[in-house]
Amino acid sequence: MIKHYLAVSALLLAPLSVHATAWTLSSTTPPSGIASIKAYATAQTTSTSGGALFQSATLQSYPGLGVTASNDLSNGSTGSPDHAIDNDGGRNTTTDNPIDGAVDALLFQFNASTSLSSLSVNWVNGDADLSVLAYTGSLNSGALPTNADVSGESFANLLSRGWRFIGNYNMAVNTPKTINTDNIYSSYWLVSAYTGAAGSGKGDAAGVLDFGNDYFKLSSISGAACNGSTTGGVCGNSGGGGGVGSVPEPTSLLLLASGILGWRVNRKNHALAA
Ligand SMILES: [Ca+2]
Ligand SMILES: [Ca+2]
Ligand SMILES: [Ca+2]
Ligand SMILES: [Ca+2]
Repeated sequence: MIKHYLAVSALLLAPLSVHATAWTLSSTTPPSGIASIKAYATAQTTSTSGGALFQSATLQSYPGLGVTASNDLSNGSTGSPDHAIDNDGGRNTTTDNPIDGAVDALLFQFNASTSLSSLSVNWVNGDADLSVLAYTGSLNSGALPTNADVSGESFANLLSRGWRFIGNYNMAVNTPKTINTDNIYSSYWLVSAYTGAAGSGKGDAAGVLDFGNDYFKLSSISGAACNGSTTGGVCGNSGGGGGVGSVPEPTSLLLLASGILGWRVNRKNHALAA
């Protein structure tokens, strides 16, 4: 009898485990579960008031993903460290048009709506601050609307058209960083070199974040897919699909299971005594 109720408890608990998937980014070909990875960089600009527009750039694998951009090329080198994901307009320049000029970024499209939970970099030059956005607006048949599809848009445009600031993070080489404590779900994620134009007040403290000196290669990401449907970044139950948002707390189920078990053991003891 006890074995039976332990088995029932195990069954109750089994669907609760949310399986995070880790993706190793060792090639410009996306790993299984990721539909596409595209590279962009905002234009190099002398403006310091924001509004620099994203242009297509070239995805590179070393392995660990880097970005070569036209503003890298125009400064004469795709060599280290500008071959990385960076927010420096050119090699050996020291002043790089803050707030948002020459910011390299990767746009990830996942097969399923995903809550990214961790990022790792396997190469850092000096500093490695990054910014993360997720798209939580409406999709057009699964695709980003044209005016939110990164190319030709600024950070300000994206943020006003369904993209949401997730956080700014100060990375260390080969040290996974926990991100997205708000547990936002999306099929589209933008990971860029740090810029205050992405947002502020989420992630690491402002004191460890600064612009223009960040160079890194993104080597792995992990996250969990939504089992139900995602609306506005929230994973909900699709009606029996077991959406993550609808799953009871493990502790309450444990209490319930142990309560049933306790009741059965108690009954059995009474029965034996009688
Ligand atoms: Ca670069
Ligand atoms: Ca650069
Ligand atoms: Ca930093
Ligand atoms: Ca920095």
